[in-house]
Amino acid sequence: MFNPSAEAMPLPALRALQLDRLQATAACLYERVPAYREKFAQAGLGPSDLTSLDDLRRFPFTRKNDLRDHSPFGLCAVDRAQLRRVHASSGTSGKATVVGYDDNDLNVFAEVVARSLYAGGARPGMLFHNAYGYGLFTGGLGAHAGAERLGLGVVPVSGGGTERQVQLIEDLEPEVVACTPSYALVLADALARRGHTPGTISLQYAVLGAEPWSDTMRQDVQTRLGLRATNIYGLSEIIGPGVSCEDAQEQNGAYLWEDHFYPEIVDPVTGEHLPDGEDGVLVLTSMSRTAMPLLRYWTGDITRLLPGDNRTGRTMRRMDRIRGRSDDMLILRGVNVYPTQIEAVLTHLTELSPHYQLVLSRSGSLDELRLRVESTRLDHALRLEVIRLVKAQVGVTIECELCEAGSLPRSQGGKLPRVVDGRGTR
Ligand code: ADP
Ligand code: K
Repeated sequence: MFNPSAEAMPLPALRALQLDRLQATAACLYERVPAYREKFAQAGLGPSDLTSLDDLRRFPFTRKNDLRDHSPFGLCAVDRAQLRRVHASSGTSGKATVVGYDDNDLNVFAEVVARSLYAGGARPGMLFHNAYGYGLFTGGLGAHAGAERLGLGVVPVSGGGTERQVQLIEDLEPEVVACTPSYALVLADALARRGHTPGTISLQYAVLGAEPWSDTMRQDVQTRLGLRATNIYGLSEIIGPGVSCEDAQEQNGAYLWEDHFYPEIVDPVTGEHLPDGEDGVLVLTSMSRTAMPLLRYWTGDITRLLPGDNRTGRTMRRMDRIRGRSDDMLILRGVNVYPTQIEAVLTHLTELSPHYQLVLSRSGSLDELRLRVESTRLDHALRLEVIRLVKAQVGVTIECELCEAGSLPRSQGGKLPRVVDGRGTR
């Protein structure tokens, strides 16, 4: 562990710390952020109503719209002059929102990323190929500062320029890489084209996140690059990547750094609290942020908190993979489908590559979904087999188009949109 006294804190101490920090956050928001004071007043609540962790459920959610309504700095709890950095969300679902960090927040950010990279296998002294985009996106600078905190040597490559990335990996022989999972596949393709096999690639650990991916895609990345890949999760509103990360040996759920971020799972429709183990929307409260703490932020991400013991000695809870965003969920003839469920089917057929795209269209009043996937065989029998497998494993009927290798869009280093919505156009 990077910070055993935090990561393995005895549970009673952790719960007491959480309550303390939640109370301080609620008091701070009430005193310093008029929009929160108003929200609390509307719910008939004040900071003193938070007397136990369960009381948090009585408080109102914060949503993406609250950030938009008070953009850029209306939700800040400190003077604008205290800000040391500004980031923005990538704008995957709508206009990007701005978030501010003060000195303390940057310190927390580096700490949780250092823990995450350590969990992902990185150790002081290793070289770190950071292919997350540098800039307004939290990934690049966030991973950079956390890696320095851990004691890694950072190669700040940023996204894109794949040939140059491959050259750098060959020349510098980094042990650790961080990027989006879709970009890890692009790197794997490019390394293979240059004649590399898993054994000739220096990388030992990949810490991948910022977009949904499946366990089957993990297998693929691992075998092709010859490394262990872990899932890191986060969002700009709460801090950036490093809200949670898996352990490279265990690979079973991402440890949520619960001394800084308080997790809840709620029903996507009613907002009611759900017990650990059940799927719902992840709601997070940042408990130690000072520039822009958020209470009960509705992430829109669907996952569950994993019940049961872990094998690493950490006391903090783990979260499962993100099944998708509630706004990514497709409803086809009444069946809920996440892109990652279809992605998971692709790996059952060796002819198919993991490069795919989903195109939504409308026929009459019904939504139809077409899977476009690259394949080494372009025949009718394989197409029917894909349709049959998706029906059997996901429960929906789709159309399928097999495409030539290399014909579908690739990640340029950032997030790759998997679903193309063609319903508005003809
Ligand atoms: P945007 O919401 O505009 O994409 P961010 O860059 O802050 O802005 O992205 C945060 C979102 O990215 C999360 O809410 C989640 O939907 C997605 N995400 C981040 N990490 C992961 C991950 N490991 N698995 C699945 N989704 C992830
Ligand atoms: K390797």
